[in-house]
Parts: sequence; structure tokens; C-alpha cells
Amino acid sequence: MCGAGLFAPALNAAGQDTQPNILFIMADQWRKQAVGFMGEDPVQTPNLDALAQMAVAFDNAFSNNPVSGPNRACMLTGKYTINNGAWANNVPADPQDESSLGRLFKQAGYQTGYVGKWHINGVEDMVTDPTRRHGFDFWFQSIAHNHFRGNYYAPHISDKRFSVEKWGPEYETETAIEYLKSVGDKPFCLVVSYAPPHTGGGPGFEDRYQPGKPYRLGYGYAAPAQYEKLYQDDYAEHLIRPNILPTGNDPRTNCYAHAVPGYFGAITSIDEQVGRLVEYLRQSGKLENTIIVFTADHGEMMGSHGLMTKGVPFEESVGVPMIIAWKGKIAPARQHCVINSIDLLPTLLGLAQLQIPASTDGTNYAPLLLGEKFNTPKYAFAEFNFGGVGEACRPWRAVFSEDFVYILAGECKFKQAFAPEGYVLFDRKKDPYQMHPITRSMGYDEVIDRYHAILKAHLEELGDQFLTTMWHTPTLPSKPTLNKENVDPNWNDDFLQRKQKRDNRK
Ligand SMILES: [Ca+2]
Repeated sequence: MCGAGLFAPALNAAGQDTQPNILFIMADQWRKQAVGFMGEDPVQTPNLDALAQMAVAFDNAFSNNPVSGPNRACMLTGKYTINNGAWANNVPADPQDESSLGRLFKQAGYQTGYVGKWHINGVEDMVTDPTRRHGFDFWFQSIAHNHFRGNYYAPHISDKRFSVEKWGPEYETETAIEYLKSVGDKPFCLVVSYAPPHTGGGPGFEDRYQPGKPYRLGYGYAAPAQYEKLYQDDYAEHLIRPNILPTGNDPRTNCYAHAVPGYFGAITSIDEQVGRLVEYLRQSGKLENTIIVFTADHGEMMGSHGLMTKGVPFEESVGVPMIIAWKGKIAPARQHCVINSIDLLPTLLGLAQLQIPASTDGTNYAPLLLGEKFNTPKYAFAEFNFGGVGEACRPWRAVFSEDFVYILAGECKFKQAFAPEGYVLFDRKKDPYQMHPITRSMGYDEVIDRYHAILKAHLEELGDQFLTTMWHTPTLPSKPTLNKENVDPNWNDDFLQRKQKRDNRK
């Protein structure tokens, strides 16, 4: 408990003198199916299962833009891609954005901290310039995906990056707990952003490869041995989802089986670290006054439809875990309504009774979480343009409800699922594995028309010119139309030139 005089700005709209703390935990490439209580993947997450017992856990949470940088920008700003500027990996989100998690809680008098992977500061993601940290004061950034020997940048320790020989999630959790000890009784907003279960490289990955990519040892899915041992079944023989395309046991071609121990092992290891964080809050007496979020930037296909990683509109790629806990305040429940990554920011502001900027696109779900009257959104949206700058444009736009997903796609590698006109509908309840694409004259024409109109209206409202510039366009643009140009207009051109030079040397 703190006296209001210590941090008068922390008084919220209701005049409360104690603000709830925020612990925002995210992982990279963690699909929603890979949480134990969901009953889908054969994965062990006892700590998240326990967290869900004191939380609202959303079954239908969707990444807005299922690739790293873009969806991190969506989560932290509460804005759609078109409005936050991060349209591909390595394109910076506007560091001055007025709608930004760290900045808004700092302005409200919170101690703000960020531990782990960032990836929204463009090509030079190591954030040496404090004005580019979106309001986070304590800065402990992990760089790239060397999960067993992480590279870190922490200006209070060194002005240069340094590496630490330890499993990243474990080290970062220790760092986060040290930070929590340092804030004392002041309200905090801390993001802990784990880089696994995303693929990685460096020490510990020597015998790994990323299925679906050209055979190259030294990069792939991995976790400390004790966690991988939990998942040594012959997954090539026992497909974990019916929509996986079996490709045999050859490690050079197998879509997923050789990735399972590393992927699920990393998940179980992070689950243990989430447990440590929650336990610290419990022991320090802060659990009842801390809102805990667990989510991910996007999912992982893991062999479904013959695909790995993300970037596509299928359930495994866009579906993310979303657990929001506030012990004693939020009644535990499983929620089936749709929710997007951009809704987290306004929801946290709503729970803390802080003002939500007018420019925020997301919806405040706080009333739903607190059992108050709430007009539940019926639709969630997702999009994709590029993976990284300079990569092929594979754009699509999608609208989700609890019942259906309707997708429009331009040029993309999964086009076999689509009608020649570039659309597809899936019945999410009857066909959860999306093995039966629906096009016209299959009894769903009214639904197709209705969802097309909803998606079109959404794109028009945003000023997204997808329908005219990307859908059915032989020459795709080098970048999508944005309402908010990023603050370094030359940054991306410079990157493209450097990439071109590198490619020419190969
Ligand atoms: Ca990612």
C-alpha cells in the first residue's frame, strides 16, 4: 500500500489511491492450441492451467497480423497495422505513438519495465536511444534468437550488448523478479517477452534444422534437454492434428515431427517461468493487486496444411493464447467471444481505470472481465502483408466470428484452398481443422455475401486499400498503404538497398 502523496499522478479516474500492477507476459510463436487446458495439443503447461483458474481465458483470441514486429506493434499500441506503421518485420512502429502501453502507464505514474524480445524498432532493433523505448524506463532487451546464449542490451549494465550463457527464459525471469523487487511498493507495468518457442540458432542448435526450409543444420526448435524429453514420442506416426500432412521420417523433409520436442519443450520451460513470476507475486503479497496477461504475438502451424511457422490465416497461425488474471477482481471463466491483440491495451487501461486515447483502435473488454454490461464484439480481424521487408508480399485479410472465418487473399502459397476469385469461407464449428474450404454454391452463399460485406466495410473504415491495390493485382506494391507513416521514411529504403547489395554478393 502506498500513500497517494508519493505518486499523486497515479490517482485514477475513480480517485483510487492504489493502482493495480500490470504484468504482461508474452511469448513468440506460441499457438493457442498449445496450452494444456485447451485440450488440443499434447503439451504440459501446469502453471498456465493454474493461472487460467483465476483468470478469463479466451478461446477465440486472434493475432491481428501474425508475424513478429507487426503484431507486437498491434499489442503495444492497440492500433491496427495501418495506423501503427509497422507493416513488416524490421519496420519500426512510431516510437512517439501516443497510444502505447509503456508510455500510457508511465504517464499514469507507474514504474515501467521491459524484459526480453522487442522487435519493433526497425532494422537496428537494439534500442540505444531511450526515446525509442515507448515509455519503458527499465530496459533489459534480448536481441535475436540465441535462446541458450542470449544477447542482451541493458543500459544500466553496459552501453554494449553482452551475452549470457543460460536458457533465456530462465535468465529473463530472474531479471524480471529482480526488477519487481526493486520497485518496492510503487505500481509497476512490466512486460516480460520470451523469445522461444520461436526457432533459434547458435549454441545448442547444432543438430537442429527448421522443417519446411532448405535443409540447414544449426537452426530450428529447441529447449533444454529435460523439457524435450517430455516429448520424445514418434510424432511422425502419431499426428497431433488431423490437418497435418504426413511426410515420413526423413528429417530433411518432415514437416513437423522433429520439431515437436523442441517446440513443446520450450513451451513447458516457459510455463515453469510463468509459475515463478506468479509465485513471486504471491509471496510478495502483490498477487491480488496485479493484473496478469499471458499471450503471444502469433501462433505456429507445426505441419498443419503442410506449413510451418506463421503468416497464414489458418487457426494455428492466427490463434493465440490470451489469459487475463486479476485475483479476486476477475471471475474465472472460459470466454468464447472473439478478441484481438489490439484489444489488450485498451482493456488494461480500462481495468486500471485510466483514460484510453481516442486514437486507440482496440476495444476495452474490461466490463466483460469485471462482469459488467458489455456489448461484446461479434467480429475480429487479421491481416498479413509481408514477413520481412523485401520478402514477397503474400497479402490477405480476414474476418473471424465464433462461427466462421472469411478470408480474402492476393498472391499466396496456400492459394489451393481458395476459389479462383480469391476468397474462402471456413465453418469454424463444423470444420475446426479447416479441411473443407467453402466457396459458392455449397449452401453458404448468404454467409459469404454477409462476411464479404463486413470485411469490406471494415477495410473501408480503416482506409485499407487492399481490395483495389493488393487483391487480384499482378504487380503488388512494395508496401501497403498506411495512415500513419513511420517516423523514419528512409529507414526502410536504406535497408532494402543494403539487402540488395548482400543479395548481389551471394
Ligand atoms: Ca514472432
